[in-house]
Amino acid sequence: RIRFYILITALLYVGSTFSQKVQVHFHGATVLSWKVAGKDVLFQSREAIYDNQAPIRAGIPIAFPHFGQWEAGPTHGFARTSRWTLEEGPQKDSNGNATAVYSLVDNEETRQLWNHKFKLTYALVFGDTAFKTTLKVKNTGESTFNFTTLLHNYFRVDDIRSVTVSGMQGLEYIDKTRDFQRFTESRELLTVGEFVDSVYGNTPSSHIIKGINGGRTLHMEKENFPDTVVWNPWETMSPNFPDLGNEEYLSFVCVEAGHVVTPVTLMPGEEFTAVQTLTL
Ligand code: TA6
Repeated sequence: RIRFYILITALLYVGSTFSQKVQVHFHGATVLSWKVAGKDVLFQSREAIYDNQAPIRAGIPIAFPHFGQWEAGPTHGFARTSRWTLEEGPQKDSNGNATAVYSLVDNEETRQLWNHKFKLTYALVFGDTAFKTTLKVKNTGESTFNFTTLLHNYFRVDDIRSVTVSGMQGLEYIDKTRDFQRFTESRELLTVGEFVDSVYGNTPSSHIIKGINGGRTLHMEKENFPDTVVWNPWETMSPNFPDLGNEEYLSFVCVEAGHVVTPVTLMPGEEFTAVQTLTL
């Protein structure tokens, strides 16, 4: 199968002092890379697969219409393994930001798995050191449907063992490493020193992630993504992922903004909008 790999690379000089490089793959509208001051904020596995079939183990895969194991179809749904359309851009807006809009509408394949009509719109805005993503889900059919959705962010870190994530203290979470049991988080700052797979419900609108590539701190702001998932396979689970290189678990943390604990219900014609803003 011919490896068909179209890369939209917008090399942008935004302002006088910052240049950043963005790469988005049409497969899943997967943002592969977001470089600020020459260093990537996102993680791309050395062993990621680019065959336009498998999900790409990099950047920001989009989970829709189902986060997690799905009896009707692929884990995390079909959005990240569908070919999206570039509707607008890449171009610069009036503020000098780089923008692009991708979309995905239902097709025979998706309706085989999930018999609903929808349009996903994914708008990207890249500023000097900020990256805003707006995900819209519109019910374009005649039947009400439920879905869960999530931005499965892979952040590149200097060393997972020195990463901290704020904002979870006092929250209940589902620990998928302990038979999906529910616990209450006691720590003010999360650290990762083992296999972690935690689904925190009703998280605050912002998290601070320290230890990002180049000794940097990332601020995550969320609107209408009420939940946050934190995942790292650690050494123990990494062998389960052939598209992860040796010891690469040390170089990323997944802090994922989602609406996953309770599904979203959309009546015909209704639209869901959620926003994630990442700022260094
Ligand atoms: O978001 C965490 C998670 O649901 C983990 O359970 C793990 O499965 C991870 O996603 C990666 O899933 P993937 O299907 O991309 O290999």
